[in-house]
Amino acid sequence: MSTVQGRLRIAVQKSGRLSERSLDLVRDAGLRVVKGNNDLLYRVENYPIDLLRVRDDDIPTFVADGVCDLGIVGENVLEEVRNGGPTAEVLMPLGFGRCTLKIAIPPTLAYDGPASLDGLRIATSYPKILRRWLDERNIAADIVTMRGAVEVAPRLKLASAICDLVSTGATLEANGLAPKETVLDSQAVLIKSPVAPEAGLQHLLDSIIERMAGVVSSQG
Ligand code: PRT
Ligand code: ZN
Repeated sequence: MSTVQGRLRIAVQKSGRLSERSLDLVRDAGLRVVKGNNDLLYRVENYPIDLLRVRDDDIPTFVADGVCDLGIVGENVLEEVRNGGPTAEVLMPLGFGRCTLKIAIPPTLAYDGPASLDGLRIATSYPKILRRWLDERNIAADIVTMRGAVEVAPRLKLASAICDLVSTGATLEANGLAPKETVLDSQAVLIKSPVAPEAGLQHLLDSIIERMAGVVSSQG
């Protein structure tokens, strides 16, 4: 059962780069969001819908498991947490949260294409995505997983190269790193649970999705 007491649930990032735009989308789709008495849950006052506010990393699993009916998350996170189990369905790209997962290196490292990474250590917060990219190219590199501050790894000699999200490129530049390869282009997407909602809520779910699609397409 994907709902509690006959309400739909939408998973959104609680606080971070996607939070504001996610709330905007929900509001623009006609949902009047009010803060509940706890931080985890916002209520929608004009429909039986709650927003579950969580870390972005938890969103794909909550939606895949049917804990939430819909979710808004970056493709980078969706790809990284993908496992063998049931997965959320991507309904549409949302046009915000754009970034690129890139491999970057210090200028001292000789680089002549992906094969130059062979035998190196690469620091990243996206070990699964990076491993797949390396495997597809038959590159045997070691991956050092870091939760954050990946850009300092070369300076600390933790790794020779990094694989990190880039938007403006300012972080790479500030750390003297040059982007070399694009591993993944990403933006926020709307995802839907493979678990159907209660029969009485299917129509509402469909209409919310339709309205969100209308908002996104009107933004061109
Ligand atoms: O707490 P929680 O786990 O929910 O948040 P988080 O810290 O994991 O994620 P958050 O809020 O930083 O980012 C949420 C999502 O925004 C990411 O998963 C991406 O889909 C998207 N996004 C878009 C970005 C960026 N742009 C981005 N620039 N996420 C991170 N960055 C970081 C990057 O890691 C690097 O440190 O920004 C830095 C680079 O930015 P530039 O502008 O200097 O290139
Ligand atoms: Zn996160």
